[in-house]
Amino acid sequence: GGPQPRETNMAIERTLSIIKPDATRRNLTGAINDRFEKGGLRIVAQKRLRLTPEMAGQFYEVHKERSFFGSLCEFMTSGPVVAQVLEGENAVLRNREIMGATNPANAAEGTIRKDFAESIEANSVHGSDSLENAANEIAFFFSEIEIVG
Ligand code: IDP
Repeated sequence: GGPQPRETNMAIERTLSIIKPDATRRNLTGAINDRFEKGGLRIVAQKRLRLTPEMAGQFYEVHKERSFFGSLCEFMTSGPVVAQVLEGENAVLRNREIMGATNPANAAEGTIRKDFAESIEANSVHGSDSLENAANEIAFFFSEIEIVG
């Protein structure tokens, strides 16, 4: 009986984040990383790269039937992105909270998308939406030795 040690209830997760081209273009990488770190997440891997059309299409394959798919892939290849692995307690959900709603018009005060996003498409950040997708998306960009917790 008695209270469990605190560690028992902590789920340390990793999630995949992408700082999108609208944000790198406006030199917001540091400002966005500050939100993650102040929000309790640790950046345990990070690389700046330019997505090829093939990579963008593969990454957003789940949306390929959506009307915005072509435009989204064009946007995601329009400039550099910063792919990163964020680690922390409930990192998948925590990152979604820090990011805010997909459409900045619906994003809560103090979120990245409320403060930085230009539009529903150019919304500054991507974050995995489940632990299972996080594992796949992390593997899309990083090998194990590139992730240093
Ligand atoms: P999420 O990034 O908040 O998880 P998703 O619905 O998975 O949102 O959409 C993926 C990305 O596709 C969004 O972040 C945004 O860049 C883009 N997107 C979503 N809905 C629209 C839309 O209605 N028009 C244009 N782009 C969209």
